[in-house]
Amino acid sequence: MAGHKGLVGSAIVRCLKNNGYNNIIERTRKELDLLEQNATEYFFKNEKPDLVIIAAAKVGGIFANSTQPAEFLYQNLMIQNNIIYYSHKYNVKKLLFLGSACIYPKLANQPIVENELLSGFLEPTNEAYAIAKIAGIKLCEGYFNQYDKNFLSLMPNNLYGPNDNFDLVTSHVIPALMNKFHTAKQKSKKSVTIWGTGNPLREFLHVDDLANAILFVMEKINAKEIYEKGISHINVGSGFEISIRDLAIIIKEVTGFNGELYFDISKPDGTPRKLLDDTILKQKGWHARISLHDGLRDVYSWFQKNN
Ligand code: GFB
Repeated sequence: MAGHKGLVGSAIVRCLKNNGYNNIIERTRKELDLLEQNATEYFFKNEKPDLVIIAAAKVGGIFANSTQPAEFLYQNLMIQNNIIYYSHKYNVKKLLFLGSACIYPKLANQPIVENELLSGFLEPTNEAYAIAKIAGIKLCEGYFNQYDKNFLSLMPNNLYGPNDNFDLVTSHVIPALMNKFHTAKQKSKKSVTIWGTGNPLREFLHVDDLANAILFVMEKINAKEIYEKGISHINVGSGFEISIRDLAIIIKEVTGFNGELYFDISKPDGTPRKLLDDTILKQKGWHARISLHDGLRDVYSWFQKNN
């Protein structure tokens, strides 16, 4: 379990422990710097894990991605290359690599099927992160084709949940707006600024749903049946998209803020839509369960207790 303290990693640990998996090896970034090749090899040589889930990554919202392309490309390539290579060298039985829906072209056909990958230009604001994640997908596929390794990739959409990053500059839209509305209510402010036009559509997935999808794939799906379909990964979506404007209105209600919404169109909208086609997992019997309304209320009560 690489990245067990973060938004995704902490949800996976919760889910695994709730399902009887207690032999989870966890390391903080201080204990194991996955950017360091020697430290990563030392870990694999001594721990010899059976299963690896890569939830460690350099992540962030549209502003962080568009202002730190070198960091997003370098750090994500280093982390995933180290983990995937040493998982191969030390014969890890199964590896799940987590990417993101931003791997798809900006104007991909919607809903986006897995074969849309590399069919067009990427969204500029997150091209670096997308290229790193595409490289990770291809590395897993390469180890399957060349060495028959059970390494496969999952592509979730925009995630939210407890233990998220709520920083107003580097975070994703849900934690950012939750923090903005909460603070505006506390300080009796008259308005909250939303980046962009509010028109883009996004599909959100609660991290507990993602963690259940990861457990489902871990227990029921192997690399061979995915690559045999001629695809290199599996989409994980909630099947429900919403405009940023409508999302802001829901978060305004959840936080109890009564002021105005101001849209700052000097900020980027990013990709107009990225609704995933989740047929593959649905056909196998998995679907998301947490509604956006329930999920947002769940995160806001966590936020109030922890910030
Ligand atoms: O969540 P977000 O930062 O990432 O932005 P992306 C989603 C939409 O919300 C964009 C708008 O249109 C933003 O302009 N937005 C409105 C805001 N107000 C805010 C705000 O206060 N903060 C933020 N952050 N957004 C990311 C990729 O794209 O999607 C990542 O950059 C990753 O690499 C992630 O793939 C899943 O959905 O645009």
